[in-house]
Amino acid sequence: MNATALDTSGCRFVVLSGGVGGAKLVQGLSLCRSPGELMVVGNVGDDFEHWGMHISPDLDTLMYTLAGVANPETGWGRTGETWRVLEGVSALGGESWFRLGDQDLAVHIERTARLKSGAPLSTVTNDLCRAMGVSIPILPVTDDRLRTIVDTSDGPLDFQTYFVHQHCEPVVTGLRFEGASAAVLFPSISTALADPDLTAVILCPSNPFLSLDPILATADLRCRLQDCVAPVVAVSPMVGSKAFKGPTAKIMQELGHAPTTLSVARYYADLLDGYVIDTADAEISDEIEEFGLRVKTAGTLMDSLEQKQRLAADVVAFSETIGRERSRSQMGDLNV
Ligand code: FO1
Repeated sequence: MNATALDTSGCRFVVLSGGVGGAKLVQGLSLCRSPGELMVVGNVGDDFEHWGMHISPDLDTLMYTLAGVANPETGWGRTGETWRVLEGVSALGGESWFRLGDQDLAVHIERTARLKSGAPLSTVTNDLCRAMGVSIPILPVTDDRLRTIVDTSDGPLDFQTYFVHQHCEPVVTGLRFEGASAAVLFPSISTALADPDLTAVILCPSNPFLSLDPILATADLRCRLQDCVAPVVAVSPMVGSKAFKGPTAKIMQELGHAPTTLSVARYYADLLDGYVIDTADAEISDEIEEFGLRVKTAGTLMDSLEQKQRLAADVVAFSETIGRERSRSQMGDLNV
């Protein structure tokens, strides 16, 4: 995508998102900030080739959620879906473990055709979003190949085979993000992170290991976040030790982390300025502050639109407070 195709110059919030939980907070942010203020950076480590097509699940979950057509039960795929093609493929003995609906297929067919014609994933994603009426910029963290490989006791698995085909049952011994170090960070992201007018970077309540780490592993993104003048704020993906969605707790234990909000805060402490936890976890605020983080308690369950919008507003207000305090202390230094 050339810069003119998508003007991200007014970006005030860079939002890192993967999976269903991330898309919920992005939806909340879309209800309390203008599209031009947001830049959503989507995980592409879940991408894979299936039925001869390039599938980008986390980009599609963001697009469908913001277009208001996401399946509300699953969070992925489209609402009101039909499954005639899947039934047909299955009847022919083809693979049907990864459920592709008829309307969802249109996106995979168009994306695959555009990629084959040489268009970068960012341009294709931008065009698909425009066609679906989504005006908030959704950017793949990179246009290069990035794949999450799940090392398990049964050997390495690509992400979707582990997550969907094997139902997250194999014991995880490690995660690798193939292509991450060679990949080029999408340029608009680097530009936004270096912008002195950036208000904040927000890490959505996505699975830290499966959905955010592939993004953070890309190129020099981690360093750019650590050098970023704007505060970096994350939202806990779980309350206490109960992950909202997916296998977060199981994977954390298998990777040697206690499956708790405190453990996720410790895991991200070197990157963050602030951490938003659920009000039910208020009693661990002090422990998290000992990692050098500011802590905000809020309602982090996001079932209704109102809950999504309220959490998003709380996260934005929290990040603006940290930003103001930081600039005041810097002014203080100058006035010495
Ligand atoms: N997740 C499943 O658990 N089962 C599926 O059959 C499935 C199909 C699917 C089709 C399109 C798509 O965009 C996402 C889909 N997902 C499915 C979710 C996918 O595995 C995502 O990667 C997860 O949501 C984690 O990000």
